Amino acid sequence: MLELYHNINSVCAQKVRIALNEKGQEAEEHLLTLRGDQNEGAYLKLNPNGVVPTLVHDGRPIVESSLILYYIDDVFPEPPLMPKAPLPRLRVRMYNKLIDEYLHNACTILTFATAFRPNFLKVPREVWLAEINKAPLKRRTEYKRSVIEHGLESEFAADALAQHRKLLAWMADSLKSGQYLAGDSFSNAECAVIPYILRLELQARPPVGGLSRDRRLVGAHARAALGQGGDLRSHDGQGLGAVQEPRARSLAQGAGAPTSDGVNPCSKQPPDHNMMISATTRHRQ
Ligand SMILES: N[C@@H](CCC(=O)N[C@@H](CS)C(=O)NCC(=O)O)C(=O)O
Repeated sequence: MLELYHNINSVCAQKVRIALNEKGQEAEEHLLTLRGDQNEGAYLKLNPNGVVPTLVHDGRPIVESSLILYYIDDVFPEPPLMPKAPLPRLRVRMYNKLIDEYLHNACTILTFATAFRPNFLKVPREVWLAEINKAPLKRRTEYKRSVIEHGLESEFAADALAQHRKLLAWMADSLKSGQYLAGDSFSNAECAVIPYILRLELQARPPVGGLSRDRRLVGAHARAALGQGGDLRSHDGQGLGAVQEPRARSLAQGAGAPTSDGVNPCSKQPPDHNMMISATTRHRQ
């Protein structure tokens, strides 16, 4: 039996929902509001980081969305979400590593700086500070504090945008030679990437330039898994799409252009490991 602890708008949980949908699997849903319930004792026993998603399979909790994707593919092999050949497999893992190490935090930073900030600012500083301080992961709390206080002027915002540009550059490169990000079929690379593209689009209407091929993937798979509204559906019926941030829009539109630092291990060429390390080190937060 599968159970999924998640939140409709959570990008990490959306990855898992897309993968389960591809596999034709259904999980019993446990919805969290992420307004404090993620840090309550009972949930922390399942996920000590106080984040979603958590997949519970036959009573065993599995955490970390990228690892959940690999797990789902191991347990439910059909249709495969990992390519067979080593280089495309590497590419799937590189996308997931980029997301785990950089892009997800960058997404949190932009989301809090734009969509969530206005609501936090409606309550006194000590109230929202106490709330975000409950989270076990203190580095994330620091990002959140900074962007709630400073919005897109935060010291973390520029790097968050750079991480998104990097993802888009990788995608543009991968998609030069085919329809999919890794290999010749839909894979865990798409499962991982699509929610971040949906989120970027929500923050940057009209959609980010140069993404037409990526948007086909979004259309075919994400809508099926996440419903017609993509991640617009939310507990309060408003969703992130209700929030427009003009500056985020123009910044993110610029994110369509490939970057010059684009050492891209997701290209068809095998990556140069040393170059990759220096490129990622430049982005380290
Ligand atoms: N590395 C984790 C990150 C999970 C994560 O940050 N989840 C967000 C939603 S996308 C969350 O639960 N946030 C609640 C909070 O920050 O308090 C994963 O990939 O599963």
